Amino acid sequence: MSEKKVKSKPKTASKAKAAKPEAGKSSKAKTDKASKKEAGKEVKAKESKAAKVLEGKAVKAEEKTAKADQDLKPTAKEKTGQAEINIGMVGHVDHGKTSLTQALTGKWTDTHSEELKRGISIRLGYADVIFYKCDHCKGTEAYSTKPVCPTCGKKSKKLRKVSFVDAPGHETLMTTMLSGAALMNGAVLVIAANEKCPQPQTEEHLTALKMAGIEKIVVAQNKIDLVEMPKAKENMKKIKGFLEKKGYDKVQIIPIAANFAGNIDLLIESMEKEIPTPKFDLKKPLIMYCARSFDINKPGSKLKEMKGGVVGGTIIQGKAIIGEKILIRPGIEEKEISTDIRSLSCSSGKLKEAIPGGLVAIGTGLDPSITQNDRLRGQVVGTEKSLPKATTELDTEISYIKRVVEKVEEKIKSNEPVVLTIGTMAVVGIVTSISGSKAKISLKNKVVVLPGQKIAVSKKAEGRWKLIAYAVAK
Ligand SMILES: Nc1nc2c(ncn2[C@@H]2O[C@H](COP(=O)(O)OP(=O)(O)O)[C@@H](O)[C@H]2O)c(=O)[nH]1
Ligand SMILES: [Mg+2]
Ligand SMILES: [Zn+2]
Repeated sequence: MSEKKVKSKPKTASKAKAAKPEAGKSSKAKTDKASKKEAGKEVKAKESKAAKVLEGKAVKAEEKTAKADQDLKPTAKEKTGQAEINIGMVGHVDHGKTSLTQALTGKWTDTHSEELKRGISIRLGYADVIFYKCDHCKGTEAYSTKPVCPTCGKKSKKLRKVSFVDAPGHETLMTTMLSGAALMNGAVLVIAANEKCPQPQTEEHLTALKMAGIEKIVVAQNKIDLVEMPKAKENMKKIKGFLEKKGYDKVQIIPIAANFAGNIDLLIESMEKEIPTPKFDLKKPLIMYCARSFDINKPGSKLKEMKGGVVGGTIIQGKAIIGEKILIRPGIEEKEISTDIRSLSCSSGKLKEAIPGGLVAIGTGLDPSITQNDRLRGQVVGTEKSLPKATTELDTEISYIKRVVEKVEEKIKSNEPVVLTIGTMAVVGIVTSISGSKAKISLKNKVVVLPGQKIAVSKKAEGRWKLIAYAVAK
């Protein structure tokens, strides 16, 4: 990762905006020429839209919104509340997942010092945004992330709050992406238009989505500013072919330029139509996958003022209610953790009850040293009713992914190390016996496996952990 690349990355929204007019100028000629040779109807609408955005119209709209924003702030009700859905940002490294997350939410999720230094995402990133639709405008232009319509300046209607889970695309971080997939209800697969499709993690991430049962996806064909229109079209055809081969045949492909916020309204419209909010079962007992955990006390806090440890994650079923008892399994040092819920919050503030959708934080009565530095990441929060006992021995039924089915050498063998991703937990194990599709796996640490839960199985190949199968424990 060169220094130049790190520098070119827009770290703030204002920097990204400053780059817009320039891009408009340089790509205008290209886009004009190409848009004349137009074919398919749907593609035509999208591409002429792309051309318009790059001509700089969107920049003007943005300026108008900035002014109007000051007059008409979102109401308190619109600002608070949990996200309704988690949408994953997945795809090959450098294709623009973090840039697109920023274009949509205004937040740059790579904040860890190592991420800034290397210019790649290492951890899962989270950023929330509210989608709006204007009743006075027709079509795509009605969609935005602004409470004031960027097109007409009138007040827009809130559609829903969305939480984006920005996954790392680097091949060595596949297990992190897999644990992120456990939190996603739908996804945007980001594919760069200026590279051949599919790139290795374009394919591997889509396989991971398929395996996790994530059917509702939209493809963002990014960096459209870097290619001429015929090349963009050819690339789109390749993407279509790839998606069909993977069993995703009715997926919308939206050409965008994340760096210049080009076609973001079209992408929002597509997410609204193609990725509906799932129905969660709030009556079931609580289950939350823990994605992070921390100590919120400042160093040197007085003992009396110390707040208990905090666990953050996504609720999969049920509700979290202040005052209720919770269990955290597998726990630490072979012991499950028992505590109670002292506070609840999400990105926009305190909650009385927390339900599925977005990232929520549970303040507990635990000693903060137990939760500091993501110590409880991968654990499952729930109750005696919802959580099976933790175990290190799994009896599983293995299903290989398509690519592996015909390749004996890629299948797992007895005594071979594997990494299992179970919810947000990644754990190393050894295959103790295998016969056909039945495998016994002995794990280094205890895990909680929910009934019927799909476990991602990765195996070491070419110096990294490659996704090869999923398993279901018996
Ligand atoms: N020209 C152009 N560059 C982009 C666009 N989107 C992202 N990039 C650049 O591509 C590089 C990788 O982006 P990043 O968001 O970190 O990719 P990620 O690894 O998928 O998260 C950065 O240098 C971005 O500035 C785009 O629409 N057009
Ligand atoms: Mg990234
Ligand atoms: Zn409007």
